[in-house]
Amino acid sequence: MRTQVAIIGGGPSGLLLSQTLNRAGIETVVLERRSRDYVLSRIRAGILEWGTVEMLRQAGVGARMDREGFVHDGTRIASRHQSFRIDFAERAHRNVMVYGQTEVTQDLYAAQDKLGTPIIHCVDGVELHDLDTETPYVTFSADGRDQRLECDYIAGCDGFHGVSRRSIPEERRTEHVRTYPFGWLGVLSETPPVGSELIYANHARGFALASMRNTQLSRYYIQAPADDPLEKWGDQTFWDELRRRLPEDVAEQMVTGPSIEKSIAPLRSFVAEPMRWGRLFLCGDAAHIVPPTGAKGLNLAVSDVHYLSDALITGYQGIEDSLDQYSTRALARVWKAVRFSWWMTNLMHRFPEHTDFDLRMQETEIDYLAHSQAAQTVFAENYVGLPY
Ligand code: FAS
Ligand code: PHB
Repeated sequence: MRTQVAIIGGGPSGLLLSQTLNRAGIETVVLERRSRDYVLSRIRAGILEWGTVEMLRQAGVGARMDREGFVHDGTRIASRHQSFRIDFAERAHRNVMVYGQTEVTQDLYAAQDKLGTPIIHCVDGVELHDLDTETPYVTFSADGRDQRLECDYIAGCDGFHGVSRRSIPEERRTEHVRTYPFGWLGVLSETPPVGSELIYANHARGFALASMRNTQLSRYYIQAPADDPLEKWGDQTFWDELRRRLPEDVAEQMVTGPSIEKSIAPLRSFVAEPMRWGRLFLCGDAAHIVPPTGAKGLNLAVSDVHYLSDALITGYQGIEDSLDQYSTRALARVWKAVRFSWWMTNLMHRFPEHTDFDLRMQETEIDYLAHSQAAQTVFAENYVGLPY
């Protein structure tokens, strides 16, 4: 089997890269470890930066998002002393779209099926070979057969636990890590959202976030020990704790109901450099992870796709140095999103090592954000997404 670009991973970055390249006349094959149902069962991101919205529209997969998504012009920040709104439209002249990652992935699969792109699910034993030559190839097993895929380039879109990053020689890789001493307990419930926009709450008991997917589907998170057993968090225990952490006026009107999904995700900041090794290019979570506080994970995967698809398309047109520029260009934006996500996580969460001074610094930073147009402009331009 042969293709131009072999894509490892059928999540948002792999599928969007494949869709973008196919529309530019470049052939791809996507190799995905899991079944399609399994990939589509994942509940993850919910906020699309304006750059992501544009990329999806340009890739021809924006129609349902534009019909069913919700444009948000701002968000609410709450703390012990105050609650205030940051207006994205006024401060950054942009907005964000509320449209779940699951929906984005579904739209991408549908579009790829329409193009007839080969997407091979339930592959096993993926290995990448001869990356530092002009004839790289991938071996894997699928349908009970060992297979080989010859290609010009390999895109490692296989997430944090994938094989691609590990295929770069250890001595050529630098990994930067910050592990946070807590996780996020997330709940999805078929209940009307508690507000028309998101609410990020800094509370003495821990962080809380009220989000949504549509007018009848709410998404909530609370800071919790990353190793907590889910059994500890029955629905009523979760709702009671969430109520304690949200502002009173919000908690009073919150509609609760049975959780239809509940999970605890660890929080970490992680960046692997470089994002290229020979003919292998890392993209999305394969190269970096951010705490979800700043709603950046999925959106960073999309900006990587923007840079990588641009580099591959111009590379095939004979402009070689665009491929050489990929890692530097992508990492410049990745680090800015890592910074914002780290800053917002420190601003909104309780850390076990916090002293009284640290808590006063948090309160002061939130008070400054509440009253400074300049501070709100900085927040807004990062939250809606910095330019590509
Ligand atoms: P993905 O991990 O989505 O996709 C990688 C794909 O590669 C997977 O389908 C996997 O099965 C496949 N794969 C792995 N190894 C393979 C192999 N060896 N061979 C073939 N295929 C292989 N981001 C936000 O912005 N907001 C959030 O609220 C948020 N919540 C999250 C909650 C959780 C529990 C997790 C894990 C992540 C969350 N994220 C969030 C981040 C998330 O949305 C990612 O940024 C996004 O999925 C990145 O997309 P990909 O790079 O495609 O990686
Ligand atoms: C979500 O709706 O899943 C969501 C929204 C904002 C975040 C993180 C997650 O910062």
